[in-house]
Amino acid sequence: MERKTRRKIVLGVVFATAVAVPSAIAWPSLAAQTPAQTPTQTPAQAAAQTPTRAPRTVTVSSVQQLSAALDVAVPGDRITVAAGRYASGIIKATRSGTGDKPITISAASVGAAEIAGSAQIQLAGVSHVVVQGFVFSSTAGLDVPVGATANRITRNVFQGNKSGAFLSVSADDTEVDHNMFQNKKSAGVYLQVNGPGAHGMAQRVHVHHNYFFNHQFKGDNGGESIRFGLSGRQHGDARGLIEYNLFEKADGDSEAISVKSSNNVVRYNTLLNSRGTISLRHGWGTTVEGNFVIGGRSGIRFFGNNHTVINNVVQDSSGLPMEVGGGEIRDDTNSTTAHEAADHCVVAFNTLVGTGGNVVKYGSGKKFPPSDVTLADNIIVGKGGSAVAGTGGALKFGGNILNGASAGTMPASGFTSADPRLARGAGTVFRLSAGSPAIDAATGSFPQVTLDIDRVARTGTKDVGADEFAASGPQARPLTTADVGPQAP
Ligand SMILES: [Ca+2]
Ligand SMILES: [Ca+2]
Repeated sequence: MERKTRRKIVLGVVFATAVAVPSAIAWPSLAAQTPAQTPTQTPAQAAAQTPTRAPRTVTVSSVQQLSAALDVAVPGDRITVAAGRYASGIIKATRSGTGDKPITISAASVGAAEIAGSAQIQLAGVSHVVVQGFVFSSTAGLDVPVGATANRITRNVFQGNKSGAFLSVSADDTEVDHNMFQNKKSAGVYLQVNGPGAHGMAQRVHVHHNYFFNHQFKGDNGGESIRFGLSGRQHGDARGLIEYNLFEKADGDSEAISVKSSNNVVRYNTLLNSRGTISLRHGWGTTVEGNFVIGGRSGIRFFGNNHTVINNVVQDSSGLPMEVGGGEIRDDTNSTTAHEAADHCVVAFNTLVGTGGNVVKYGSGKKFPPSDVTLADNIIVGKGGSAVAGTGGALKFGGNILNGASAGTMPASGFTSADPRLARGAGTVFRLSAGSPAIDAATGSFPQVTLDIDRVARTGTKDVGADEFAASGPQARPLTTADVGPQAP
């Protein structure tokens, strides 16, 4: 760094300190009411001593300066971290922003400042703090612990080969957006979401517009892009929202998105050329809607009860587009690691185009087959093989359009054989073309399906499959790198 720049930054910090002192003096009544600061004071007590002043922007160029600026931060402050590599020390956020005025810790520009080596940013107990624009390559990764609320992790790059997760979130209302996670070869996920205690889940975590790229861990298990929960947290209601993320070469595990908690929504994501699937591995009541899974090894698989899988397109995968899981147990009330049979689930209005073998498989060869699962109004296209393999209890079929494969175990009442006249549109996605027998052919009402893959209203009698033909409005396409990550709008 040039000497001139450094002097300016040091002066800036001195000036800031000089401002802080008279501000405190200007509030004698507050000082009189508040005991002298002790090392044991709570964050709330510390916040009560925050000097009252207008928000400021301050530039820092060392861990010490950054920590000092955080210690006197007020809502609306923006602390800019100069370009450089910060390889040791603990940076502790100690003060909270507000919903309108977060405290922002930002790299000078996206990717300009790297948290490396053993350095770490700690967010214990704070809320409305934004961490923006860094490269994280340190052995610590980044952790948003229980008790921190409504913080935002945005436009960062997570990389390197640390063991374990790059980013761990256990805090309610955390927003994780526009980050890039890339090039991991070691075991450990890109993003882990946990929660309080042994069984809880962080509430309303929102994961969107991130780019999960090139996870190349070669082990059997433990290289997911997102693991949303854990076996022991499977009955924790998380109400998470995972949307508009792009996964490419998510090859570190057979699951790219592994949901292990309950009541989440996974929608509008794109998985390209990934070994990993969208997997509901544990938990109940999750909705998987409007995702593109293109290429790679397989599509969507689910275990557990009460899931809704609608409006998805799975195509060009070498393996199985849809797996309805059987389990070693029927209903897992003890939160074990066992697979749980899928019960009371709906798989409707998906477009599933296989490249060989089976298209939909029930049961996974496990002791307890799935039960009360509805497979309806899907387009199921195979290339040889069976449309449906395996069995279960009280399975329901209706309104599917089948082409290119034998029915397999699907009863004749569950489908019509016809060429759905699919044609590749933007992003190679299979869509209906004029004259398709899928148009206005759905037989089920499915009130949960009001939109199509393009997120526009379905019209008249619904069309079979994910695409409502010629519906008004722009067509959705698979996400590209221009739509996600730190540089996206
Ligand atoms: Ca079950
Ligand atoms: Ca229609």
